[in-house]
Amino acid sequence: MAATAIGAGTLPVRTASVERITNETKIKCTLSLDVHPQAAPQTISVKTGIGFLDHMLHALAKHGGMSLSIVCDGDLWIDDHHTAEDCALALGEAFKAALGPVKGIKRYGTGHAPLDEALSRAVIDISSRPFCVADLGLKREKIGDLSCEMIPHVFHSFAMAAGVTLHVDCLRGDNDHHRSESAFKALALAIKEAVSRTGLDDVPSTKGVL
Ligand SMILES: [Mn+2]
Repeated sequence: MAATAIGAGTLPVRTASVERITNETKIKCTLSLDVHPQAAPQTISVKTGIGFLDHMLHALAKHGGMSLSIVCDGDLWIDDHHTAEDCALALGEAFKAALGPVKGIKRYGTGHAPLDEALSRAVIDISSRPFCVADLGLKREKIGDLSCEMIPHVFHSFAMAAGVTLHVDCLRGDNDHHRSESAFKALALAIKEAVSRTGLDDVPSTKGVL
């Protein structure tokens, strides 16, 4: 955790940086779970090389109340698969590292987000039980340069790396851009709730450990 203090100076900003380098992608990701207008202003910079993925991750950070910097140099001459998957894995690793031990947070979060005619619901449990069900009902082959099949895969990869249980459903909507964006915004709201501090120092589990 960084030394930056929030508000009255009692709580550290939960932040982490990860570098993830393979033969397919080179990624640097810095994520902060806390923002504050003076002590830790929200900053977001997403450059994955895939415009629509940038748009989705930007929305996730913005509405999740997080600061995010992610730069990816990926093998886009092959396709979008490695870049989209690995950015989600890096984001999940950064999320887990920034959060640290699961103590003193709500743990569960639910978000509903509309975007015009589209409406999505996301439910997260910061459980250390990685699992993901994402039912987005996308019909197009691609949105911009992001394959629609990669969008649930992004949620899945994030959940595996972050160690969270995640259910994301698009409940209705006609426009695939709207359906996808509402899903990311719903996840943002769910994350914001789940990582929020309770003011206690306990582990939110009957098992006493997460
Ligand atoms: Mn949009």
